[in-house]
Amino acid sequence: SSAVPHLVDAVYRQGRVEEALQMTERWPPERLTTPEDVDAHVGWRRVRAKAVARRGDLDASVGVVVSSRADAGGLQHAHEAGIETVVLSPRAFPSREAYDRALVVELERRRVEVVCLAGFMRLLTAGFVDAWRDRLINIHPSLLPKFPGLDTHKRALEAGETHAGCSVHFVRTEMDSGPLLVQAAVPVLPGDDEDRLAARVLQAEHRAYPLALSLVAAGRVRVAGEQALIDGQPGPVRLD
Ligand code: NHR
Repeated sequence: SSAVPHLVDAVYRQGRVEEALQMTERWPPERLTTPEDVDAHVGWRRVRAKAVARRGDLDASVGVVVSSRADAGGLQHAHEAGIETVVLSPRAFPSREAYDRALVVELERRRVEVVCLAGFMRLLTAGFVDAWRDRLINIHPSLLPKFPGLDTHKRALEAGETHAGCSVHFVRTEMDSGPLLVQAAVPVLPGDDEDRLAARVLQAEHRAYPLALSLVAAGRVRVAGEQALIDGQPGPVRLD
């Protein structure tokens, strides 16, 4: 299977971008079992990232994945994809400000332009949030401004909502606030419990986050009066 990325790369190099993307969609195998598989996976990811970027879906690459916990699953995924990882343990720093300063150093050292929070569970200081104003995005599993904070699905169910969903937004100091970029709604169905609803919302998250990042990376988003303007139109973009 490790020949596959080379084959895809050859096709890509001939300028057959769509064909290369279709090939990568049929690969890799579901489970990576050998070191060769992992290498191949990394190669495949690189080709795919290049092809997608060239087609114009997302003009960005991942510079670094940072976690506050060494056991975060995302670190393993990043490593397998050939992406640099950094673990910053809160215990190693005397204050939140010091922690966030170290975070800024790690990001700037790699010329990072946009920061995407995904399950990052530490509140960021005003210093950090202001330094990354309109370049720091987060996804929250509710249709904000409804149900900010924890237990969003539980509260949506208790409120008898007919729809749930997720919101991608620029981060402000106050939790789960900030200009909305993209919202994706899903129905609440009979018999839903927290887990079933969360699984459905997660599907929506996988559509909303890449779209929001691609809009920001393409320079299509401005903020005016704390509202996001996407191609000049008031946000958020709605996916349903
Ligand atoms: N930082 C700021 N300033 N503003 C936001 O809106 C932020 C933020 C940092 C992270 C993500 C958000 C989430 O994904 C996020 C939004 C953690 C907390 C929190 O209270 C709140 C929101 C989010 C993440 N963290 C506690 C803290 O003291 C610790 C909670 C815990 O460890 O379980 O940092 O949900």
